[in-house]
Amino acid sequence: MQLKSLATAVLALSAALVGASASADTLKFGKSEDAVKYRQSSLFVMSQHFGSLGAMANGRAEFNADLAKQNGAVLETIAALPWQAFGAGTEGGKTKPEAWSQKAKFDEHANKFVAEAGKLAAAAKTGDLAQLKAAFGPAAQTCKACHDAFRNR
Ligand code: ASC
Repeated sequence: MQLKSLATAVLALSAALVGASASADTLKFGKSEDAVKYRQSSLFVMSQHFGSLGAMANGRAEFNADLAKQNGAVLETIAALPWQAFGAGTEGGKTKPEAWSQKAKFDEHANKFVAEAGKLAAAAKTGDLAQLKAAFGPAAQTCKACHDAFRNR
């Protein structure tokens, strides 16, 4: 009985971790341009949901707990997606070559962002503006750090 609930808990935890991993790898891209389009599109959609949370966190928009919760959930889901579209042979777009030549560092940035996006989504779920505010800055910092290192201006 206890062992069974432990096993269930472990399974649920692994599922949660897989869901939050930056290596969600559900696609093979036929063409390099498709990978570029995919990562730009998913990053764009993500930025819109992230921006909505930022507007509430920074007081540019009225806080709406329901909206924050929904945007957090979408953000967390999409946060796992772009990274699979930076595979070998897909160099280009706005990304510096260092994303491929320093792949371990790139992956570390992506993983940090995914972790912070998860924390931001969790904060949004609480319905507490103070928690949203506290989680937003560190998440935005992980966007910026990766852009500074790996995105062309
Ligand atoms: C956004 C967005 C980014 C990040 C970055 C955070 O909303 O589109 O690229 O936040 O500005 O520093």
